[in-house]
Amino acid sequence: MKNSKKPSQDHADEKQRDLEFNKSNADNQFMTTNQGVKINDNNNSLKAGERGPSLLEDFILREKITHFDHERIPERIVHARGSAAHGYFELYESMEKYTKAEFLNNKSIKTPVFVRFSTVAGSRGSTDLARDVRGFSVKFYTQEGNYDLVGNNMPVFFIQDAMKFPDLIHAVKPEPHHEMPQAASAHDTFWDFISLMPESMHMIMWVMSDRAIPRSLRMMEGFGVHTFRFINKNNESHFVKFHWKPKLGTHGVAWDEAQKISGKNSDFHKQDLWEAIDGGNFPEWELGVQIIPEADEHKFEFDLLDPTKLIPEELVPVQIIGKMVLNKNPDNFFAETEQVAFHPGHVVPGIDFSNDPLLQGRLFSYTDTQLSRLGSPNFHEIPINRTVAPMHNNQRDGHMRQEIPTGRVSYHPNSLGGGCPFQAKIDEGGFSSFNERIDAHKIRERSESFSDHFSQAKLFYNSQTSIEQNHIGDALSFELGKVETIAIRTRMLGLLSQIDKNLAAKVGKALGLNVPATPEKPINHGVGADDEGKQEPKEIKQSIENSDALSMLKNPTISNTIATRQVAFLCAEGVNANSIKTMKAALKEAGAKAVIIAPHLGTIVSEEGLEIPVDQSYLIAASVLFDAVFIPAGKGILTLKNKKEVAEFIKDSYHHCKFIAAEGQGVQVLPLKDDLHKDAGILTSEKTGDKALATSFIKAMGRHRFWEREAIIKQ
Ligand code: HDE
Repeated sequence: MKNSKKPSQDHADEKQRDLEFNKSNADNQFMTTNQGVKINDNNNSLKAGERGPSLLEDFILREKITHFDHERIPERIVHARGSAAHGYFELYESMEKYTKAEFLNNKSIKTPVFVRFSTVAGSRGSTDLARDVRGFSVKFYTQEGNYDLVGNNMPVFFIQDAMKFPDLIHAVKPEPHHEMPQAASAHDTFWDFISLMPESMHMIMWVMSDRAIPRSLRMMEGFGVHTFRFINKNNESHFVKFHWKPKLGTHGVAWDEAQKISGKNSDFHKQDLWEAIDGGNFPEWELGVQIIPEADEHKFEFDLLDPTKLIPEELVPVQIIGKMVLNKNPDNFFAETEQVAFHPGHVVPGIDFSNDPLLQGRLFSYTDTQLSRLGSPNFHEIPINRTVAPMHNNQRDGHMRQEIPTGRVSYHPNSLGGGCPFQAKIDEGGFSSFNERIDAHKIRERSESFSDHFSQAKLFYNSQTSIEQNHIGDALSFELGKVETIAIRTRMLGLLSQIDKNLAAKVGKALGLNVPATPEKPINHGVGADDEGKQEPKEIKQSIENSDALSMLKNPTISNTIATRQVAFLCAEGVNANSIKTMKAALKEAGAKAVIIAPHLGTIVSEEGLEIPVDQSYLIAASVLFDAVFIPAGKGILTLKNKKEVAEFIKDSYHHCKFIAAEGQGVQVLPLKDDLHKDAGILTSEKTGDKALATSFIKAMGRHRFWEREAIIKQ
């Protein structure tokens, strides 16, 4: 049978139309019970007399309280905190040569997507700015069924085998005896585990880099991590790695800033994503693929199946094949963001798995976890999860089944139902697994080709600018500084010394410890109890020593746009309106937003006598919530010189290496002599309404941060 819903249009709205069936709206409606009975009094329970005891008979109270008691479902064991959005995916060029997946063949199709970003370790209510990996899950509602690309914002992972996942997560989660710390890896159990797992070293370099503290969910790369397979119509296989490249560039914040943001606005990322979409600034990513012919499987110095390795883009270029646009916020957090169920095993014909042992374990975990989280094998019927492709099978019943299958047949083969539903032949779109030849012993062992744990950690570290290397060193000094057990710190120094001697020495200095001359050998690493010493970690020289793509600051695809950036305008009564107007207009033109901050909300009056609406007061605003600062001209601006909040604001911006511009009297507000040193990140002009200042400010902001300032601050 041919799929009766063969695409004839772009389909971009198909999932939204599908969701319409389940939406409700109470406008102009009576309040009712769940049974549809109109409620007359929603304020008082039924009592024996107005002061009397409540009556069990009160079905309205009972129903309301019972439902409330059961509102919570278990949060995800990992990736509990998430933010999501709807959108679509559009293909630039057909991938027909490599995959038969229709949504990657047909350029006229726009595939609806639902994307959920998450932190990993923290609970649902934890802060957005934790130092952590970010989940990057994309559900493509394709015409051939749902395809989920459940990735992260880092291209490698901590461990090589699914067997270690519960250990990793137990180690990073709050410690079991006192449930501390929340959403943080800076504690003994995490580093105890890591210090005994040299395979995690490459990922540790990523997690200690600024990738782990993104400026925005809209400014992160995404990666499928594992090697997957593309299968074409001739049943030929190519290995594939997936990449998402953000149009706004990849940017991080400073660690001190991240910690302060967590206090000022722990929903910083969630709000940023929501407001961008709400304001029509739809975030976009391009989808890239690295394609490796089957014949090249063993051509690299690392194993393609090892999820602690990446394929440098210099070895296999990333081909950009399409783009994803997020253009609609969810209507309801619980119904959509919380109930969405991703699964790397949700694939469509044309996409298949590799034998990566981490991926293989994931293929089991994701359905299993939904059973306890969503409570029923019918979670595929929840509106956000249901496919837009026709769905028929003989699976039946279970908790909360919504479908009402008609007829008497629920088995296959059958004659009573005319043999329906039919199996689909391969050329009718039936999924058939790639028929890889396997001839092997049943064995519980790690492949020898997985035992190089340091060379790509080195590659990553060596590919960073010195600014980024310093951030990694500082992050390690912070994290290990929070570890109380000296032996764990020392073990980590031993591992770091195998990546970079200077890095280890720097961290050792911060910890007041010597780097051990001979690193401690991890016990039971990657082998069973009987195989101790069988597999020593080793290092294989990589064919490239530097990859600019791994550095956020050197990345050749770096974007210099300042679109959607927020610029704080530090204002006061008597500010110069023309100064504000000129800078605001230039920023608007570049896509950035001016936020007027003043001593009080409401309006302020400019020195020209104009009323200027205030967006935030100094009580509410904080430097860490903005990308850059402008201090306009005007006599009244001088009153800011004595304001503690303003001085704090400017100092924080300075220390977090933000670009600061000031003109006219605004220049005098900068405490330039005492605490701040004039550098190329501070732009000033004596003029008022200086267009040239605006132009250079915008150009400078395109670099995101003036990180060079750190060298001066540290002196
Ligand atoms: Fe996950 N992971 N994971 N993971 N993962 C889950 O599934 C698991 C791994 C990732 O937004 C859980 O529905 C195992 C790698 C994301 O809803 C659970 C292993 C990568 C999300 C689970 C891994 C990921 C999850 C918890 C090792 C990057 C959030 C809730 C074998 C490629 C999905 C859920 C969302 C969620 C298991 C390793 C990404 C428990 C067993 C590697 C983005 O099933």
